[in-house]
Amino acid sequence: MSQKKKFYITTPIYYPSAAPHLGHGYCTVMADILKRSKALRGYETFFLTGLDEHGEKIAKNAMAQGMTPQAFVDEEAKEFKNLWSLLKISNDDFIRTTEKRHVETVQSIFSDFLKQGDVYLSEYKGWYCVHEETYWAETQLLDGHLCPECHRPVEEKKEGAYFFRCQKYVDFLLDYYKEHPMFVVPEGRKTEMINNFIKPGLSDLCVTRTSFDWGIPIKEAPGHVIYVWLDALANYLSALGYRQKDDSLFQKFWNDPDTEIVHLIGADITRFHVIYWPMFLKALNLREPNTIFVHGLMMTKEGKMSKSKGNVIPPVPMVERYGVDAVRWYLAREIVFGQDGEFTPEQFVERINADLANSLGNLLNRSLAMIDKYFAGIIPQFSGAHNELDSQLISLISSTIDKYESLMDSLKLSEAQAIVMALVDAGNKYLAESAPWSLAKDETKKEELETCLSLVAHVLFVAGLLLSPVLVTKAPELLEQLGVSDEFQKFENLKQIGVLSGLQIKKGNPLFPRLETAKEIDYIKNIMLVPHAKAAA
Ligand code: ME8
Repeated sequence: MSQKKKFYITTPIYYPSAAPHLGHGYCTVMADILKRSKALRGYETFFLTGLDEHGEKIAKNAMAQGMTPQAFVDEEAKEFKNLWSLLKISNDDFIRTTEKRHVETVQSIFSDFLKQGDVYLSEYKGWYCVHEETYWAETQLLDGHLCPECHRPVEEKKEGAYFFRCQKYVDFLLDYYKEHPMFVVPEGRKTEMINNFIKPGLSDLCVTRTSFDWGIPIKEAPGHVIYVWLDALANYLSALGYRQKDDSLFQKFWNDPDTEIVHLIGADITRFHVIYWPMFLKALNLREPNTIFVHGLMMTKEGKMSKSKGNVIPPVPMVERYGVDAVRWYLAREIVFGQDGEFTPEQFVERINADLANSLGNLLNRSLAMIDKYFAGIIPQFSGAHNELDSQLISLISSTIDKYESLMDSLKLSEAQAIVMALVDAGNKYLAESAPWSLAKDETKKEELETCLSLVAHVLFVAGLLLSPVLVTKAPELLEQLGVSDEFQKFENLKQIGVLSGLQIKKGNPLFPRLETAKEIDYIKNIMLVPHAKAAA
């Protein structure tokens, strides 16, 4: 039996310090699309997301609400899980860093680092605000001496802390970058890290704290808790059972050099993933992921969408009004994967209308109506190309499938959707130019008519299947209307033009009703107003 190819994809584990917004949704939806696309093409997949539940900030937010940190994160975890279910996220696990399995893995990793001499005890020095109980970096201070949060004077303070010996791994890291050009994508992010952090001289990383206790305690040093980033990054291993009794997932999805491992992250956390994480893995004598993909940030015209800025797009009302497919389509198609993207209500409505209601919806409705009318709802025979238009469309179908695969595999996610939509557009153009309504009037053109409608049915089949990782509810409906049963929905069938002949279509309601532009723009502008942001902050 041939072994299936394996794919492990992760999102960052988010801080449950407040309700999730569309920025968190963005990363998780992209990971979901990549997973589903690999699964469609026969890979065995594992998709992980979760929550980063420790740290001072969480403890403070909990206190402000009169809750214990654990009760607070338990509540927030429900919000994240609800959003993932609404967005039809198909994650295989949801790791929370307060879980026993994670805590034990992290403690065991720390113990080994200590034994190996990768961490050592020293002193952490910084600018401390007694009122906020927080250390600030010099660059964060207001006027060079005030706490950026409460504006009180800060004082220089020291505490005993353990440090990870970064210098030991710098040469390894630079060599690794050189030998693995796909390790950090887009490449510019790696250059930034080298120029801004590595070249100026990388300091050792503080990995424990004694100034707060909401973290994983260290067995060897009571009073110390592990600083959030070592704790957080280890989630990618602990969720797979690393250093646990049953580590079969770890063996399969991490320890096998043939497994393709991709971490999706936002630009804000590049340094931790691109510099420290590879060092931790090297210190553990484990393989590196294949790719750390740094996606862009979702912005609004006020700048980066963030809880603190209050310019968040609340995902729930968007999904409730437009459906999960429209929201997922917008995110996947409109925002170029790897670049920042600005959300505007105008572009949202335009994108949905142009692609889904007009291009895809029209091709489906017109094709099914004609198959119904001329062939009593049975997809006709394909008897090969009869003219140049047929030949062009046939070769476009085949090249679209190949390009889709290579674009998705090189994480060019938005381009992959664009080329499928270009095939749909070509299908509409082909219908207009082939004029099946004229062919139907001429008995001698029966074969041409059959080929024409069988080809557009095939375009819909290809589009339905290739878009199914994004359009998770509407693509299956499209395929159902086309009469393509579940067992038939196989990637291998896509190149076999004519394979649908004889299927009975099942015309249904239009899949994507056209949005009334002015009305919907107003609606979205309203939900973008501050009250939601306040609720989330
Ligand atoms: O940094 N646009 O958690 P976090 C796009 N716990 N993506 C956005 C976004 C926006 N406006 N805002 C947030 C943490 N994100 C750590 C991670 S991982 C071991 C630990 C996404 O809740 C983006 O992927 O601040 C970003 O990197 C992540 O949320 C940060 O989430």
